[in-house]
Amino acid sequence: MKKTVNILVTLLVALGLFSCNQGKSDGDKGALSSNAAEKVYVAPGQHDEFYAFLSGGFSGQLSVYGLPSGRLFKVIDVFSQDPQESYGYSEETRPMLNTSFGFIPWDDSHHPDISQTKGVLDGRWIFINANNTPRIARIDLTTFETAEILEIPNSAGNHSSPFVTENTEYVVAGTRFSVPIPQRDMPIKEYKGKFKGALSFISVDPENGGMELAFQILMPGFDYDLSHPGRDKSHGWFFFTTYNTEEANSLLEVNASQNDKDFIAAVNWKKAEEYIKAGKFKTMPANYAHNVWSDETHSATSTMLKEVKVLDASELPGLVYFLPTPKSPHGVDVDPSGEYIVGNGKLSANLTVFSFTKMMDAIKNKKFDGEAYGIPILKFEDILAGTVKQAGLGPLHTEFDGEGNGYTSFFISSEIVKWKLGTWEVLDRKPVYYSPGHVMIPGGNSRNPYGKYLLSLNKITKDRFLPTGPEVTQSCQLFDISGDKMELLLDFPTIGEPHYAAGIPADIIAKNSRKIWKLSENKHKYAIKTTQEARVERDGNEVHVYMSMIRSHFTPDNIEGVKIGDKVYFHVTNFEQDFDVPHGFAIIGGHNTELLIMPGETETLLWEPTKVGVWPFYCTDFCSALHQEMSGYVRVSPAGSNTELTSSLGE
Ligand code: RUQ
Ligand code: CUA
Repeated sequence: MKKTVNILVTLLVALGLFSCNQGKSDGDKGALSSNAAEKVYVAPGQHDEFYAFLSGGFSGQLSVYGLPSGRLFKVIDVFSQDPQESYGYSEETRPMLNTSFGFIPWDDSHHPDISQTKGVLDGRWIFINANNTPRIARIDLTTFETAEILEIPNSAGNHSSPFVTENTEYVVAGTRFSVPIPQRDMPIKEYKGKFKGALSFISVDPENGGMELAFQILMPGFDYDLSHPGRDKSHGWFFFTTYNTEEANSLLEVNASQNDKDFIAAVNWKKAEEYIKAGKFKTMPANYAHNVWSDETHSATSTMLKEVKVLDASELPGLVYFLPTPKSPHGVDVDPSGEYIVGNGKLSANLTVFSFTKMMDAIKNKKFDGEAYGIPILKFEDILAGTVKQAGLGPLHTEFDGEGNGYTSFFISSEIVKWKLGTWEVLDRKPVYYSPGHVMIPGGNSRNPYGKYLLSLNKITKDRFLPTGPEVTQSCQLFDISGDKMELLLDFPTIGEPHYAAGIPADIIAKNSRKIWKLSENKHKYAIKTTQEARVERDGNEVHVYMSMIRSHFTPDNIEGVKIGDKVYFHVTNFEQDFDVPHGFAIIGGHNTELLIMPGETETLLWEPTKVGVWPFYCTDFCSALHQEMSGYVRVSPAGSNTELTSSLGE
């Protein structure tokens, strides 16, 4: 069979019917010449081996794929409104998007990271950052829903976030843009020396995942780009890349590329904890939102918090050290042993690898090469472990396979390069299509990577898929990395721009996945448990409809006595107690969305009728053979009319 296919391809090429696109090497033969197709084929009814969570970038969400198939399972709503799930539209979910700037229905989400215990993925939660209006979200991996969002004060452009420490003690948020702290009206030209950067450490409750802004470290006014935690021997440290150590405030593409080396900031967070304990912090007034979802009330609450503990890095010895790193480093990655810290200088051809042991020696012997704003700078030569030479152009991010190899994305030369830890030799390189940002190996930033697959998250797609006008899909490429050489298996399109991803063996998560909500445990303020409780109530111009739904009717399904000027709240409870039987609710002229309500859950839709008449509502989810019958009417009378408020079913 394979032979026939090969002959066919040769024939087609000869006839000029099979066009080869620019620069393709192994990739184009892929599925035809090897067994790549078999390797990604997941037969109908079978499950994938890994979950992959891909950030949505400018979509603000997080999408869930299966690997190796590349099939999309779900888009988890995080920072953006979503009409499909009524997230950010329903009365219950709107508080999740509250901030100190008010209700913000969008953000730019970059880096998902899965919770860890003892340096190994535990699959309890996944965290993701909002880059624009600084926030961190925690998603519960039993429900695949956003459970909590914490705003980060004193921050602007929360990019180096929210990577987790080995026991999920902390997730971090480093400001990409330095700003006046506290914010004030001042000339932009006075940036240098006056703007500051905050690195935030958010503690995570080991029982319930609850996030709290434990402390912030006040840093010089550089740009803080990415970060990763130390692990194993370097546990207790966190590494942040910086650029614009020039502290330029305009034309950064030139002015922030003057210094030959910027820094990786090595932060000793155990030391920070000591300083906090010893009371060496300042309490700063702040104003930031903490939004928490409750699985009991099926509702979110938003609380504004008013202060934050701040440690000043230039005043507290031993808290932060600078590692000089060539050429505007972007990613910083730590190998599974915790010994090697890889700096990816985005304007460089080489990869700089530091040794944690050497770093600790240099600190112990106080071998410094000056300081910046009171923060000691270590000597480059003293802490260098090695250099991966001429590996490619524009290295951005590195992950590890747990077999002693690193895999780095090269943005400019559009390739993934495999190299050996310790000898620093390049072992393999494969082109990708095109311009990769992050790479992801499931667990590739933990003590225990699952080095079977690698995803290349590409920034540019061009000709890889059928064209869809000026805007084409973003894309991902899956490699098999289980052999000596990487093998391209699959291209698949993605939602939004996937900056980074997190992968995990499916069996860690799948078994804990929730199926329904127990109706008996529903503590929503407007929930009803029996159809006898279904009713309508008026409170001034507010009308509250206590409604239930079960295959295939609403109770009540006829409502009269609503008037123009009323605010009608439909509180709808799904009485089903079976897996995968949601119902929907939508009403004509609604200004927000439908509701999609899971078994045992209550959700609320606000409807403000603008026209007199009799208006239908219906179920939006095809739930049974009588789904089309699942509907009802609301009679709307003129303002001031005296039609009595009533509701009924079957009358
Ligand atoms: S980024 S392509 Cu993580 Cu937003 Cu590096
Ligand atoms: Cu319920 Cu369709």
